[in-house]
Amino acid sequence: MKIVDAKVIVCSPGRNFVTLKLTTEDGIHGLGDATLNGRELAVVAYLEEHVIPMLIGRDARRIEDTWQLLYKGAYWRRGPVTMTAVSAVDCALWDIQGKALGVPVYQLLGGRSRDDVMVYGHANGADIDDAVRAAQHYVSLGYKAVRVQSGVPGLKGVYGVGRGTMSYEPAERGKAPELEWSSERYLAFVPELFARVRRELGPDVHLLHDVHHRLTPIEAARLGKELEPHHLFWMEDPTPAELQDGFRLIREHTTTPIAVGEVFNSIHDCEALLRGQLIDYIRTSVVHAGGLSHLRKIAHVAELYHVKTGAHGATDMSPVCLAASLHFDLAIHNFGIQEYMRHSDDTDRVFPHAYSFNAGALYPGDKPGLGVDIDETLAAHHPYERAYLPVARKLDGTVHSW
Ligand code: GCO
Ligand code: MG
Repeated sequence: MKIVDAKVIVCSPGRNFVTLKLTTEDGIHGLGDATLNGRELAVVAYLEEHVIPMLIGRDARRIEDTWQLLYKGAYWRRGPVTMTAVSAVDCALWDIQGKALGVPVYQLLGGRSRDDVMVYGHANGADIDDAVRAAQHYVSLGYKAVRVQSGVPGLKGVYGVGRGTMSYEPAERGKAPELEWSSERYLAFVPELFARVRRELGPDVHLLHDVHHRLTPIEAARLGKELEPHHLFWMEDPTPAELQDGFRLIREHTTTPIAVGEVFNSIHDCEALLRGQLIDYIRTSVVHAGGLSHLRKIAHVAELYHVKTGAHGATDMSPVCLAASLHFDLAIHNFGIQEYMRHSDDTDRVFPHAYSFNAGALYPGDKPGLGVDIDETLAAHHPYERAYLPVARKLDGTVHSW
């Protein structure tokens, strides 16, 4: 089953997406998401200039061998651009394999371990009242888990504050927006936010919060400790994870569960976190951490240390990535939760898909392969537009993590 065609499709139905489409000699095609938010075209060039020429003529059934060839064969290992490209190829090959055998990908991954995939939605408010209302809205839609973010008094715009709709989209066309940051103001505010949200939503709803890499380990330890009475499902990205050892400090001070990993590219980024039992949820994604083949390895290592998965699922993961995540989530034993930020209607039209939402959970559908396609004619109506994620500055002007 030789690969005879490979192309990269770049489109922007509301936001930018990069998609790899591989076609075999039997006419089967497979898709892989290759979107790296704000740095999209670097992956396009990597695929077109360096990867695609190696794929033509290869046997599409040799998924692991192709992964190793692209990873070890490049000599220059890891990194977001390389790993996003490898992920796209890997994902497309699993899609092809499923279609060739006439089964949904979750069957190839070991079959269903559960009935469906619990997801969390994003409640974003300008202030506490707004955030509470947004969270209540998600609960009324059947969500069992809600991530809550709010504007912080005294700061002009912070990460996670929506723009009045259910689909929150931080990347901006043209120029990177600048936001303000103060750890002092944030730390003084968030415990109050969750005291209110827990009181209004009751004990059963899972509550999540994303710190978005903005605190030092000891600041995050203080936050985790102060949030303990409100029983969070997780506190995400409490501190930048380049320093894996920093998580030990957080762990020593709080029992609030910790999630991390959306910017990780391989098992080497989380190996010490897993082995040291410093985290509770690993958030690596299909698109940025080496595809289904590598994500499986991360999940299996995590399982040894009682760490569950909580895959990244923001809108910059395309429906192709979301579909792949759902097959993975349904199959692996140590699934925790799946992030779900609904895509815009334009995006859903460009990527028709078999997954569906019901009662706080998603189901990938039973179509052969991943169950997602791309309408190339429609995609061509939404050309790429350069866009940047925001940057944050402290009140004295110093650049800070957004
Ligand atoms: C999350 C995230 C994202 C990221 C985004 C960057 O959903 O948990 O932190 O919203 O900010 O994916 O491209
Ligand atoms: Mg996050």
